[in-house]
Amino acid sequence: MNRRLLASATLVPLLLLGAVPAEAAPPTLKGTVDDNFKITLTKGGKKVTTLKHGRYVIKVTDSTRMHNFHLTGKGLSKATSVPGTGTVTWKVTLNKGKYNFRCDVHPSMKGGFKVT
Ligand SMILES: [Cu+2]
Repeated sequence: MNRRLLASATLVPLLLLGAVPAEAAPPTLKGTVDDNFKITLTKGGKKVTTLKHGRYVIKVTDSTRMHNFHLTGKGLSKATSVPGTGTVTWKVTLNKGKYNFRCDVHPSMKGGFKVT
């Protein structure tokens, strides 16, 4: 094999790798609902009030058998079960507009945020 051929054979895989930049991981939001009638959505430990539109990972911890966590807005509707407990991960795309989350059993347990 001549030197030039060897060089291009080595370069091609590197160029291909460079052509496909690793996509940044979507930000993670944390949702919780618990026995104390508390329902929250946070990002980095802070209450979510506004978000930039885009892809997000939402990790919801539902530790209660009497409430659920239900996120709605812009055609999106995702919910945990009322009697069920556990942690679920939702991969979602949030579009510009208003989103709300609530417990379906207790209308006073709610929150919301705006996507810009
Ligand atoms: Cu409830």
